[in-house]
Amino acid sequence: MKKKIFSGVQPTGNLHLGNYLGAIKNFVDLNNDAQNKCIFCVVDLHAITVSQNPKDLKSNTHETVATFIASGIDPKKSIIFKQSQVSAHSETAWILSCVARMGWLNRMTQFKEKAGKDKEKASIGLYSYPVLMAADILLYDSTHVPVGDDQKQHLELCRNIAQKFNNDYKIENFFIAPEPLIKKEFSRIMSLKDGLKKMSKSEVSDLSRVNLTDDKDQIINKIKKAKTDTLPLPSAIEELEKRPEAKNLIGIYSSLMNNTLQESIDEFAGKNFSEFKEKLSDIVVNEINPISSEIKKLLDDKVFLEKILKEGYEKANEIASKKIKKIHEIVGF
Ligand code: AQP
Repeated sequence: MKKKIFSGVQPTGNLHLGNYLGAIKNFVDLNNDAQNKCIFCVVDLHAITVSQNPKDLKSNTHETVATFIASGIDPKKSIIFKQSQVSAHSETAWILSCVARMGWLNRMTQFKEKAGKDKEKASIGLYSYPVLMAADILLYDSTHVPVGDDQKQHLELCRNIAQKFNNDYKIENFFIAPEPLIKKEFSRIMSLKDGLKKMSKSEVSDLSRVNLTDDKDQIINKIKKAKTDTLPLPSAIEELEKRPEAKNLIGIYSSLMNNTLQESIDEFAGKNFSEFKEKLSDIVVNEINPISSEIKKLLDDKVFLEKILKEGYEKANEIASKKIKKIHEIVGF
């Protein structure tokens, strides 16, 4: 069966190795399989759920498109577009927010993490973010959604919303409940400074992440300074559970080498971190350097990037307009 793939990335700057290994690298593999129809969205409506500088949002949108293409997504094979251009996303999100239940949203851990202690001051958009995400996915009858592990709960909510809409309006299989595509291993890359915290764009310390725009020296420096413990590298997987920083670095290595954790452990068991970090730097540089050079080149050609977005908009809008028309009929508008 042909898979219909949909996923999005927020244009909030600092795209990093976690975004790449957890999501974008998978996008590329899916894009390369002729069986799949892929749609990759720059989700700028999601980005404004926290305050954004309008100028930065625009340049980060270009950077996200450039990152997709530099990583290997072919705009001739996949649709790349900007969420805010296709108005059906906002409209469907509203309709679905009348289907989704408060109790469901109250359980979302990402809101709790992002809103922090002062929930009263968080935007309503940040709270209802997963409903917009459901709209994004359901508008395109997506069958599979490649995301990092942190988005698993939002996808489950999307499936619940799809089923409730179909039940409420007594229309079987109108919305397709999508399957998550989450890698079994290495689907959550952690901060280089704290093995218990997700690598994140908004983390203040730039040393906590490898950005996809970092050059060779920056990457080497960040890996050199990455937090470790004082023991040699472990010789058994079970040891990793108590050593989050070692687990993260070995995970990154394994993911880039397409190794299992066991294979990487066998390679480095008993060695010290400085030797391992040298090897790790080499492979991160090998993977990221060509991408960062290509991003820089593409960013010099804004006309090309705008052309990709315009073509993507036309294709996405055609699909989404048909679906929203049917939604109107079902709802009784
Ligand atoms: N650390 C991570 N490990 C694995 N996957 C990750 N993703 C994000 N961080 C990691 C995956 O990347 C995709 C795009 O993410 P996003 O841009 O939509 O937003 P996010 O998940 O909120 O990313 P950040 O870096 O954590 O941003 P901030 O700091 O703003 O919250 C998603 O598929 C995500 O799972």
